[in-house]
Amino acid sequence: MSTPEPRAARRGRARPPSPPRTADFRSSVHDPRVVARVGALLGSAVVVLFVTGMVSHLHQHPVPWLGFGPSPSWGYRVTQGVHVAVGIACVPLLLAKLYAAYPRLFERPVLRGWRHAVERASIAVLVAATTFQVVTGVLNVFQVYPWRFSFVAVHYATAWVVLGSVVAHVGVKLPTIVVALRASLADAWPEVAGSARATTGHGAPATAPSTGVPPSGAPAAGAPEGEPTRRGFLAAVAATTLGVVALSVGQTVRPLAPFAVLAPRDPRVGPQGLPVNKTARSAGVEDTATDPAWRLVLDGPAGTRELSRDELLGLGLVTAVVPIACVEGWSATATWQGVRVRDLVRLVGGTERDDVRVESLQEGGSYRESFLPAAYVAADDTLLALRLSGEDLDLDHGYPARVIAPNRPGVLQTKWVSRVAVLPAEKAA
Ligand code: HEM
Ligand SMILES: Nc1nc2c(c(=O)[nH]1)N[C@H]1C(S)=C(S)[C@@H](COP(=O)(O)O)O[C@H]1N2
Ligand SMILES: [Mo]
Repeated sequence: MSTPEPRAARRGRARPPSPPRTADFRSSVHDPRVVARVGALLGSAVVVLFVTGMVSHLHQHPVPWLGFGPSPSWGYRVTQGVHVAVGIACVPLLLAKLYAAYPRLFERPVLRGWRHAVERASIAVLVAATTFQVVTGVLNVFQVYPWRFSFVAVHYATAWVVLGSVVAHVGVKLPTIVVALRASLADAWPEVAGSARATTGHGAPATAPSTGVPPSGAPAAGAPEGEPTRRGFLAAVAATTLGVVALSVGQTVRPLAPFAVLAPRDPRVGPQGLPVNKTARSAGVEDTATDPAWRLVLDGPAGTRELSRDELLGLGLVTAVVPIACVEGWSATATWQGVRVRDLVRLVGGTERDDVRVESLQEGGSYRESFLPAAYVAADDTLLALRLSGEDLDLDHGYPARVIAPNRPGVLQTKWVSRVAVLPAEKAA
């Protein structure tokens, strides 16, 4: 940067400075090839996020024709681990994409007709929705909730907006994307080749349609002196992206746990070697969960039964090695011992073809009860767990009893269970 001339400064005070022109942005990074390459990564990330997010949604809102079953036990651990890792990777990718493309904001004329107006409006939606989704998603993972709305409901709705606006954006820009991805990073962009002055991108030759980004005025060989090259910028973006992922996936990939400095949870830390999201104290169940008068209430077609913890232990314990896979991206495998839910259901006249509802001693909160579809009830590893890692369950892990089932979001692994109810079978047509 050169020192500003005093006269220019004085003039600047007299008259508000005029906004920049696209051609004022001379960095070689503001280039369609950079935008397209970062965009391809970000677009792929959005598709992966949409698919894995829908998996999470369907786990929590099962539809009869598209449900998940208990197998493989690590399924949700993988899909949600990928969702959160790719979500975190979006932070550097989104910043890089916005940085590379933002000079286009200053394009003149501001509007060139209704088509152009619609295109710009769609980009406003794309940028707003994606930025909102990434910022709130990451804050949620880091357990910061500076908002009053339901994160899950808003995140779900915005997911459709993000996907729709990405599809529209890629559709509109496809000709440019194809050319930009094929073009070598080292050369000058075809539009500026042979022209000393940067153009705003219209009237481009057929091989290089309007780009969405002003071509830089950079010389053919790369960046102006002291400026990052396109290659250098892309390498830095890739390294940052891999870096933030490597420093956070340890929350679910055990060998990387020592490096998980960016993760809010260390999957090795917690009572009985397992993290706790909601403590007994914060759930308000310390007294009811430790009360010797606690009984598990079983409701079924044959009536109601109440069982003490000793009676449950007397039913004979089964061992299952099943992960807790929190929706927020941490997960950890543990060894649980308890009674099979299908055996409990049979005690009150149900079968493994019945759906079940599980209720907690916790009086409020979204996770005080969960729905256990029949496919899970039938599974060998779906337990009302009484013990963890060879000890009685810690109070914070759900003492006196909690549900543990394979391939399920953590939010559905209800702790401090008070009641297991067999749901009336759906009437056959
Ligand atoms: C940018 C594109 C994204 C899309 C399309 C997307 C999509 C979704 C969808 C559809 C769900 C399921 C919501 C439901 O159960 O109703 C979900 C859940 C979730 N997403 Fe995303 N997501 C995106 C970005 C992110 C980011 C950047 C993060 C943060 C790293 C994130 C973190 C989460 C979390 C923690 C959940 C679980 C919420 C819960 O069940 O409590 N998402 N996502
Ligand atoms: N009753 C009740 N059960 C609950 C919750 C809760 O808030 N209330 N939190 C759930 C969430 S979000 C997770 S990830 C798991 C965590 O289990 P853990 O604390 O034993 O690791 O418990 C689930 N069970
Ligand atoms: Mo969770």
